[in-house]
Amino acid sequence: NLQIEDDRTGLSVECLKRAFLDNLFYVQGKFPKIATKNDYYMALAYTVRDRLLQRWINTAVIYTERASRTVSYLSAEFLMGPHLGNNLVNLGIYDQVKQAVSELGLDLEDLLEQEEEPGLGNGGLGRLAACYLDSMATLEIPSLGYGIRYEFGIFDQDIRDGWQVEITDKWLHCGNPWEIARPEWEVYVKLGGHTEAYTDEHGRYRVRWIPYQVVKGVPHDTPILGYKTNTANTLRLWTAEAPESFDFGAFNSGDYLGAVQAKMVSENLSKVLYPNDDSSQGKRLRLAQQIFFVSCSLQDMIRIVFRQNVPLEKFHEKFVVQLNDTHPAIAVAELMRLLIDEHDMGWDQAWSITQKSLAYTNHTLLPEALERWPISLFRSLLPRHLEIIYEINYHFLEEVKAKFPGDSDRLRRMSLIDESGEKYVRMAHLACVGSHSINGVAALHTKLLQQDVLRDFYQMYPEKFNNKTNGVTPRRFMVLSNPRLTNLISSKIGDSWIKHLKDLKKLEAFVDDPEFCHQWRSIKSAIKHDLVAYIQKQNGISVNPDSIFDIQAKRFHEYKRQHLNALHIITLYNRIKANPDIDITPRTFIFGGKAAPGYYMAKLIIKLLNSIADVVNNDPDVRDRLKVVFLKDYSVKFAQRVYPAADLSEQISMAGKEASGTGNMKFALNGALTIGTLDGANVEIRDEVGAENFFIFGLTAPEVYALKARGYRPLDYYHSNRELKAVIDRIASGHFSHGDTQLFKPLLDSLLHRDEYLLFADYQAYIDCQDNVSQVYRDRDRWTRMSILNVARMGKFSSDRSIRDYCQDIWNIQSVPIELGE
Ligand code: 26Y
Repeated sequence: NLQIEDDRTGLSVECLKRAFLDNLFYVQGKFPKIATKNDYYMALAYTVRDRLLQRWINTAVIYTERASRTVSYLSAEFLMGPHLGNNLVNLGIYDQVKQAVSELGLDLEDLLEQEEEPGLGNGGLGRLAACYLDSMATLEIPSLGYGIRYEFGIFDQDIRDGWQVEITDKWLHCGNPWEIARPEWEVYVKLGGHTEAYTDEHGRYRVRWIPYQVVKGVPHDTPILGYKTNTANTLRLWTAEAPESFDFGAFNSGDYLGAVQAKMVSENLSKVLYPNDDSSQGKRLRLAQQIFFVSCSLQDMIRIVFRQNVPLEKFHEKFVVQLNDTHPAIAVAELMRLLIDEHDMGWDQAWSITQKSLAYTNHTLLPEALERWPISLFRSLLPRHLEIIYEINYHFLEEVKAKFPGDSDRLRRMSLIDESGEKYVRMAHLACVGSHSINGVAALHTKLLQQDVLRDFYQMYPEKFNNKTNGVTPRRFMVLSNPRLTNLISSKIGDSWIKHLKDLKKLEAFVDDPEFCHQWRSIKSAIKHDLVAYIQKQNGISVNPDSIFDIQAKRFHEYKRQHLNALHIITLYNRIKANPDIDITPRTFIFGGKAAPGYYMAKLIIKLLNSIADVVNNDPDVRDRLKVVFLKDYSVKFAQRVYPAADLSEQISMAGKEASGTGNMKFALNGALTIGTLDGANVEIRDEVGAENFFIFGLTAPEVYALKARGYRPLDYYHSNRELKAVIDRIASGHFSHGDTQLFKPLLDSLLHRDEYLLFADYQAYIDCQDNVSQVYRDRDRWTRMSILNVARMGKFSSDRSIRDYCQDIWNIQSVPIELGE
């Protein structure tokens, strides 16, 4: 039996090989001759999982014994990306495993490619949650991520005739080796129906909720291993099922099909991730998803509180619950309901516990993304929660009146209920009132929340507001995705930077070392060659590896202004057409990103980029000096390939709209220079790396407001700027649409007559800045120096730093180191 034990925990190459073959045989039921690539991937995944389990169980034992204070990170999205590579890095066995599989005639890179990533998020917010789980485990902070185990994650994107086409993402179709279902911890969630008042045996006024429907939540746990620690925390995702007793009843009454129907309706709750991250339309199913995962998670926390013999009155000492945007904000009412209705607590004590437990992170400045639910919908799905929200609102508005007497306008603005037309519940207001902390995700964003979006709440509760600038994990976004640069850096300054990113500062000592600069440049070049091969294979486009790799990879949104980038491409194209011998620094424009399926303008911008690509890439006058590449189906897996290959990172949102951005950090960490506006975290990145190492352009947030207040007239720019006019006219002429002058008309009309995101106002500044980029790139030594200094000064943007700040300022929590038993 010693042998078996060793095969499941040992880290030597020999042991890993034995374990791998063992899992291939006993778990996949295959032998090498007939094994598929996927069988090999699964065998390796189980081999790695075995090594995680020891740490996972140890961690659970210690947290349970000590009843450790724990962070609950509630998020409707976790964009984890592939697990295998990350676990190899964090276990510190990447090289051993690479050797072990190669001795069996396999290539590790090939097996890593096999993994179907769990795309359980749209973009920034979901990926931030994943980076935070990595950092919490690395910093040995007891934590649980709670979310939904969507059967279909974010759709796969195909491009047909230049248009985005959505395909369902079947990430579970080969099974998921990283999760363990825990049916023994199932919980029940009520929906719909009505409430009844009654008097309990102590003569107290109580409310009973008679639901229309009950849904069962089953937790599926995934271990989250820290980097070179023994801590393995848990990501707990809920699937919705029909409770057996429920269909049983219907079955007995003879309504078998009705029972199956109810089962299907229940299972719908965790069926699909909503693919929009821009506008919140009051969809019943989405609200049902929110209450579903929030209620499951809070009930699970209460179960843990009881199991660890913590009195419920000390819920807030055991757990701090971070709300990732307003998607879980119903937690305010649900925790109140659980404490009062289900656990007999009085209002005041329940309210005090709720406020002390909850903390709210805001991620948006777009008014249309703020969640509001029509009262009628809310009442029909959550009748009891609506009553509780009315009562919270009553107490809250009394408080406002006391602080700002006679200010009825303020009461109307701040109410949890929007009564300006059709009535709505305002989820951000609910989150602000029910939490002890409200944070933005970059300094500028937090400032704008205080001055604008949440201004009334800032005046009411200034002490609740704080900033937590986002960060990214250097484990996935450097060590795993960029091993060449990682090795070069570690060969010079050691590898302490992987856990203490500020140590990258030591690289500054080498900026004048020609040998080091040469190595730096050849690594970037080698990575670019790899991407060239990938693009050749994927898109059939041949790309010049010496050109500037100018990359914009992110969700498609008008505020992110991918179309401003397009205007620049056409400007260069026009210059070439006007003067074919013009001396232009060669560029490859690379785009990646998905558009929400219902966001027409974003999809039209994707079509425009693909149309420009068709013309520019095939125009003999261009002579390969410009290439445009749209890489389809952008994902975490794909992002890891893209960041390391970039020379130039496009972060060109209209100032005041991008809350933070995190792609900006991933690019810069991998040695790309940024062209960007003073928006989100760009401001702080520039402060860190130095203005001389950053290409800044465009209006600032205050200038944007001022211009809009003055009355912005895009047509004036069109008429007075010759190059801009030529660009717009080129599109309008049908040059990129086979003579079709109507195709892009909606986009052009929107620019010429509204231009909500001020592309025309920023156009000239952007072009001038890009011209400067082209100049600087020609001085290769200068560019390399700037690239090194960017990396050396990115220390602040580790998600470890963000998490340390959350721990200190909001969570009041310390690390709990885990010893590995025998
Ligand atoms: C309500 C629903 C439509 C909705 C669903 C998803 C609304 C918003 C979202 C996602 C928002 C999001 O990803 N926001 C991004 O969060 C990042 C992490 O903080 C920021 O870096 C980024 O600027 C912000 O756009």
